[in-house]
Amino acid sequence: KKREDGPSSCYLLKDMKIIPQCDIKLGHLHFSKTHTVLVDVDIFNGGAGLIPQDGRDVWHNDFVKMPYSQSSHMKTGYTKQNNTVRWEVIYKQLRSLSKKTTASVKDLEDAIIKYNPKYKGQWSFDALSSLVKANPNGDNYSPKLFQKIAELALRLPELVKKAIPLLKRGHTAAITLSQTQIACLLANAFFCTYPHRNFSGPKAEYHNYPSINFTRLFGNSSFRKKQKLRAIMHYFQQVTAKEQTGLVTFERRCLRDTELPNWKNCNKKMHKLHVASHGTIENEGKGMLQVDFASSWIGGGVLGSGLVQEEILFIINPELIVSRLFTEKLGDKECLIVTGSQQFSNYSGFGDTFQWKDPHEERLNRDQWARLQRQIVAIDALHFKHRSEQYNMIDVTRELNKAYCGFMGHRTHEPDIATGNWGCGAFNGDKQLKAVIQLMAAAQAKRGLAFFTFEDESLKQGLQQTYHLLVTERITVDKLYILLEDYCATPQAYGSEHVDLFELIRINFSPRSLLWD
Ligand code: AR6
Repeated sequence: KKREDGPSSCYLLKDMKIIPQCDIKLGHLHFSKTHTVLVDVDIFNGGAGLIPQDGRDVWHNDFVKMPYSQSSHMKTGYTKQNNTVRWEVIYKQLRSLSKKTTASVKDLEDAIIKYNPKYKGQWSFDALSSLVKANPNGDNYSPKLFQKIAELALRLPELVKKAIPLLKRGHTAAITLSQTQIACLLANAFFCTYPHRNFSGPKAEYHNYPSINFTRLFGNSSFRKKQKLRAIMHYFQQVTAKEQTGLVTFERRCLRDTELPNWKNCNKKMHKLHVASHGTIENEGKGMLQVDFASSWIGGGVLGSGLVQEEILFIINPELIVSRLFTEKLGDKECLIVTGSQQFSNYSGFGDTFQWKDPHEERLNRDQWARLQRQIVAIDALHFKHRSEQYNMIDVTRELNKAYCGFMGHRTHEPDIATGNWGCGAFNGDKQLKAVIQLMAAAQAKRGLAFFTFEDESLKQGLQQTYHLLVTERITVDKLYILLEDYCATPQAYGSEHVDLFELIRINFSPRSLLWD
């Protein structure tokens, strides 16, 4: 394989393996005990399209409680006899909204509050109002859009008939559903129809799940919210204008202790590495397994004010948001892999400077299961309040296991991985330490890394030199692990006396003759 010229042993971007080169043979689409498919697989395999799989509503702790369930009631009077099936209220409200010639944000608010009466006066819609005011007929909001989203939401009983299992902690399981089903589920999130999902706090039934109803996105107007709403409205504009034609799979992967590497005993050498200071995971890393710098609550602050890597990813690929409906908070040995989601928007900026730019033209091909060739893996790093907290082997091993869980492949032909400063922004990680951890996990998983340093030139150079040394000196993962043990045991690793890990690697692994140059 061709490597870059000069002192680095790094690879060029074009030498990284992407999904289309992997020639993955999926065979027929099939369901199993651990893989729920929400479309009819026989019809799909027969080439006759995406028809919802038959099924029945299940009001149970192991499944998503659906807004149309006959078991979902709301109080409309003082006695039990006066309880109404909640969907009847939702249906009436959304139907009448969908029939209006013009529907304002106030109409939307009134409808939503009718079936969420507890929140009258508490939920604010000012961010949505300000978007609509600023952009009455613009790119992101067309006059009939609310009506169209309401119509889409009302199709839920017809589009999603089979119960959706919750992807629970400790269980490896997957769900495949059509992009139209996702759009309909998200239209319901937009209209805040999901029962039992508005409470938070330790006693709430879904306290271990991220929020899904869009309430928080609509209030507390700010520049950030407005840009996020532009992307969301653009998504709904697209999916209500034209039916989407593919499937998306959400897989929760949970490793057993026996599947975790014994890091002290790993004799794997470094795998491929490409490092770049320019470019992003989603653009330059197209076709690779793209790392989502996640929160254990998948999607993080996407429905609130958060707007860093994960939230941006979810905002430009809104189908990812539906994972919040069924993915329990990730545990230490777990990740979520999403295959086939579509990018709808382009953006510029980051955090406070983030702006919706324009519609994204999707050019990716689809696999045998009609999924776009985009694969995203959500792995949540540890959040360190103080940077000094991270230099201990319990946390280092936790991060190694987490990265390995996300990076390991099922087959021999898997794409390489696009990543970068995982855990090193909002979560305060040490960039050098996290880069070494990811290199070790990728080596163990036998997959290449494309590492985007996000304009950090010195990290790029340091990582290239470190990698070069590790490759030329044939340093194995166990050797690095032992070095990290020493590193964490050194008092200088804490606080202001912080030792540069790349420098320590240089001192420890360079041939003696080179050290004194
Ligand atoms: N491509 C490559 N690198 C990037 C990109 C990109 N598109 N975007 C950012 N970076 P951060 P964390 C770099 O803070 O520390 C969210 O709220 C950039 O250098 O998003 O793991 C989640 O929901 C940035 O500083 O990740 C979690 O709650 C660095 O990656 C939490 O943040 C880290 O990005 C995760 O925080």
